[in-house]
Amino acid sequence: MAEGPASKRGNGARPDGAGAVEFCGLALRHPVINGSGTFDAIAARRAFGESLWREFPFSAFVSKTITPDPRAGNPPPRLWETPSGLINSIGLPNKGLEGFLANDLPQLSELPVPLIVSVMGTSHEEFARLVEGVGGREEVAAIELNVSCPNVKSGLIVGESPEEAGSLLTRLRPLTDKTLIVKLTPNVPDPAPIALAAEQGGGDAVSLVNTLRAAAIDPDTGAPWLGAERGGLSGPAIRAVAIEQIRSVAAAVSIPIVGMGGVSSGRDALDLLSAGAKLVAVGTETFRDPAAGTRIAESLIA
Ligand code: RRO
Repeated sequence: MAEGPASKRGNGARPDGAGAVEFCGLALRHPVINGSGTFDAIAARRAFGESLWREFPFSAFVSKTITPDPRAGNPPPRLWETPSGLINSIGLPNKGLEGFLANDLPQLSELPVPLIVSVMGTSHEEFARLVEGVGGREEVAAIELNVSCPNVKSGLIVGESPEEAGSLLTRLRPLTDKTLIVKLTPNVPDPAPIALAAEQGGGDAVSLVNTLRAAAIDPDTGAPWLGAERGGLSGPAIRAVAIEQIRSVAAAVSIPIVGMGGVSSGRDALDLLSAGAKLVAVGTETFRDPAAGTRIAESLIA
């Protein structure tokens, strides 16, 4: 597997169509997409100009998770580097559903690849509002349900409970014909029962893993470093966890899997595909190399 720098004008597509993949009815030019919240396409277009569109590094784009109402996010500091990893506690800053539809969607609809909108609510009603709001828009190819959040009524993290995940999907499925991708948390002993409940509730795909719960200590004070005290660990440090959890989920469900967790090379991506993923998402690595998606796709197809 050749792993050189991404070709100068490439977007990972091969003229002969090699590497193209079908995912829940979407024709994608290769199997590499971004992890939600790790690549700001609107800011990147401002920085890189129209060449970003020609050389877009992902075969589909997943937006940063939105909530029904605007959120400011967590107090700083929001990041901490670990050996081979990164802890974030960004805290979902976003413009809310209406702000997203009015400001971001018109720009994201110009993307050269299908748009997947990531949403998170704290109740069935909030999720329903989000799914109806974005599900009614033809610019949106699919919806990712980020379930790493508590249901305010039960107090349980939706993605940590098969019952919560199943009942949420049962509530949301009738609201839209769009593909529903359930983003699973790794903060459980085994995500397979949750993935199965999501499938049985009508989910079309699952994506995993979100970040692993983590914390860091300020060396000067001994107190928690992050403003929100805890965050989520990503990067190569969690790749082995992702591989194990993808294998477990792949043995339990028949819907396709988007695998992610510390992918920074074609070799890493191949490991997640071998574990059972149909697509691979790249996140933390794009902070270091914004063209990582193209590099990894080209190396996979070589
Ligand atoms: O915004 C965040 O802090 C965040 C989210 Br919504 C998520 O799903 N995963 C993560 O690591 N950070």
